Amino acid sequence: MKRVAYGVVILALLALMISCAPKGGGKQQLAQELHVYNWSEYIDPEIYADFEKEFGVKVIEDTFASNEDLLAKLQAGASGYDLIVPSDYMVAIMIELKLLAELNYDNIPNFQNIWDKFRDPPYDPGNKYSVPYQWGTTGIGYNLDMFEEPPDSWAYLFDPAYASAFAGKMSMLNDSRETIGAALKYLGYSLNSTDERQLEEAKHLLIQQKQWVKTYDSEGFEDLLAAGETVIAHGWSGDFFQAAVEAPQIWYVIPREGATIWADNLCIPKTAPSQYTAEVFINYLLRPEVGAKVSNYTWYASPNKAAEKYINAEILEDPAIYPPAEVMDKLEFIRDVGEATPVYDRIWTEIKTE
Ligand code: SPD
Repeated sequence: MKRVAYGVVILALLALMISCAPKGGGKQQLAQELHVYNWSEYIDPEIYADFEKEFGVKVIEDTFASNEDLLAKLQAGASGYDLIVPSDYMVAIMIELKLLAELNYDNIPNFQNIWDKFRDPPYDPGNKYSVPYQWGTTGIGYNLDMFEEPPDSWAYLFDPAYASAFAGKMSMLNDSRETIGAALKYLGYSLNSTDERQLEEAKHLLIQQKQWVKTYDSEGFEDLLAAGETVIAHGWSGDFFQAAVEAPQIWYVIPREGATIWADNLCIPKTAPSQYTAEVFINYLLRPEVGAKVSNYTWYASPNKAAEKYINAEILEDPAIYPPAEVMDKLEFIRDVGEATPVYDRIWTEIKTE
């Protein structure tokens, strides 16, 4: 009788242990490797090493240069990635295409560190599939030695009176939405325009500009500027500031006509081999000190409120990284343009092959 009672107690204890374990299992279920597909220069490599030290998981990173490249890779059947970093509008497209896994927030309690204003975004209501990682703007990087005044207008890249002076010394992003978007903004239109006439106008502007463009590049534009190969470049804020650490002649300005604001996100592809390990890593990235370490390396703004007290003051106080309200009002998120996407693709091909 006594034996039966012991058995019942042991079974009850086991049941209790199972019900208290984190959903998805404990540390023993972590994979040995985590495969991350990220933008280049977008995380301090020490973070991967620290995560491996603490959790015993080796992080292996591949990089992509545009949202469209990332989408094409997933659509071509790449199934080995556990974590990807699409921007806002691409999250919406990937949700629509059913490419993303729903996140299990039992494994991501540090989501509570995210600012309210970055939660529940229109591209992913309820953050079912995405956790915001970093945000920034797209504008103009330049060599301070070559300009008396900051080139604070898209005219410096598109108006022949200015742009022709930088022939062979200018670069544009190799990114259809960003680059067509910059031309649309210069023309006074929304960077999400679906009006075919406005898009044609933007196309002609970009074709005219091509004679002065040294290269369309999204991964080394800041290095070209630092090396003196270019004097002005279309690109992402943080990449210029990262380069400026070694090359202080580089600076960055948000054009006064307005520009792109964007938020990149941590997402798990539906085909991820190790969803639980990816969630543990996302939770790690959301720790205050780790969130700050990301921004202190990338020079991009953080959606992590708890991280703020560890972010370097020169980042937090720079209005080109955390723009004031009057600048924010002129910034626009890229949105999924739905049926107009093939029009953007066609125009981009025409520009590149002209
Ligand atoms: N080097 C990392 C750059 C990340 C830029 N992502 C933003 C894309 C917005 N369209």
